[in-house]
Amino acid sequence: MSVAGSTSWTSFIKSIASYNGDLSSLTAPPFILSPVSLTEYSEYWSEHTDLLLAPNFIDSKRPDAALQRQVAVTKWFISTLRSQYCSRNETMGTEKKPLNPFLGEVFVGKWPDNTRDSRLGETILLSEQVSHHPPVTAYSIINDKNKTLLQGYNRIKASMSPTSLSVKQFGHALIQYDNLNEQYLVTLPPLHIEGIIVANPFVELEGKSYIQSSNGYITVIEYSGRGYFSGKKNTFKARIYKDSASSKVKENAIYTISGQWSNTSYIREGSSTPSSKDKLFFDSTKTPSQKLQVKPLEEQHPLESRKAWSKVAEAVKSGDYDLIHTEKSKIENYQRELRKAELDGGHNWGTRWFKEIDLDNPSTVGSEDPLVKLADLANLSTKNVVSGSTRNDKDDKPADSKHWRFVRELYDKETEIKI
Ligand code: CLR
Repeated sequence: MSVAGSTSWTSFIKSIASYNGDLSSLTAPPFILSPVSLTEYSEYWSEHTDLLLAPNFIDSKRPDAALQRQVAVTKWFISTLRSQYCSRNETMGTEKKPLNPFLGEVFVGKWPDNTRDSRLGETILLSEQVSHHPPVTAYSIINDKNKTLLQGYNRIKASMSPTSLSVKQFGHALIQYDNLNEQYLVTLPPLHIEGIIVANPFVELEGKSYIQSSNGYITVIEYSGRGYFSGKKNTFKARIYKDSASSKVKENAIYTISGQWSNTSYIREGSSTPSSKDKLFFDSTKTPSQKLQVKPLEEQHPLESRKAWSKVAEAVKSGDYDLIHTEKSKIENYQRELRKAELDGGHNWGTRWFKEIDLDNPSTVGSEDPLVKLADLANLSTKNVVSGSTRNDKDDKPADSKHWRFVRELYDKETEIKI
């Protein structure tokens, strides 16, 4: 790296030391900027659409059908991790700083009807920036043919330790399999960014996350990196239990899955750790992700992410720092004007397909929200706290109980934004 390059890297490290969760406050050198906005990251939830839909195709007459669906949902979840947390390294060489979405920015597309498996049908993605302070992205992944809906939202809180950036996620994902009358709650793991000092950042997951089914079954996933239980990067161990009470004792596990989520993992019955001699669970190196199909720029609405950011993205790709700054400022100034006009006119920006519900105020919730039942089963907090916080644990701080939810009718009425 050149002397100039290393100087800007040093000032970047200083700027992350005072990081307050607002991406725009980080003045990163151009080589660490990504031309992609965070609204696009919602796509990572469904780059293995067949696995997301798989529970629909498990023979429901099997005596262990519900358990096998829990295994299938666990496999789908593990399959999302490589896209979620390694794809920037794989396509751009390192983890990058994404573009900070503006309020009302949307990213949409589809996974078309699959010719290899006609049962799947079309799946669509709606992703929307529903809040700017703090930044919150909400998404909905819809497959009408199989009456399957995956929705969720995400917000991060970051803090700098001496050598890495630690990130806690707020929000959760909910899956509804309406044909099965079954729901799942998926929590989001904490993570940290390593390799910052040497200008080679990458994500490592840590702690735990959960998948709670309305049937009672729960998967508890533990993450570790290089130097922990296997010494390999991107390691996890997942245990499937009959219910949350039985998950207190690891010997109660019905299945144990172990391996690297960016590579291979294995499964065996019971609570002991499987090895490569056991049954293969998932091989992410042999299961390429399916990219979302997005309309060409000419057909996109001005609020669509790639259209709105196209000039910034070009400047990022050409590494032209002044141009990045000029083009970004145009977007930011326009957004400031909009906010001011809204304030003057006494109204707020209206979200497009999502609304905020408040579990402390049932009139905002409508029919019962699935989070209440599923969090109850898992003994997880229903508050707006770090994802996966159990009730009354250190992260279950006094907080509101507001969450973002998809409203299907709002999308059915949509006329401006085409998939
Ligand atoms: C967003 C929601 C996705 C999962 C996900 C993956 C990577 C995370 C990202 C989330 C949030 C922003 C993030 C990113 C990795 C790096 C980036 C934490 C949680 C930070 C802000 C970039 C800092 C700059 C580094 C390159 C040093 O479902």
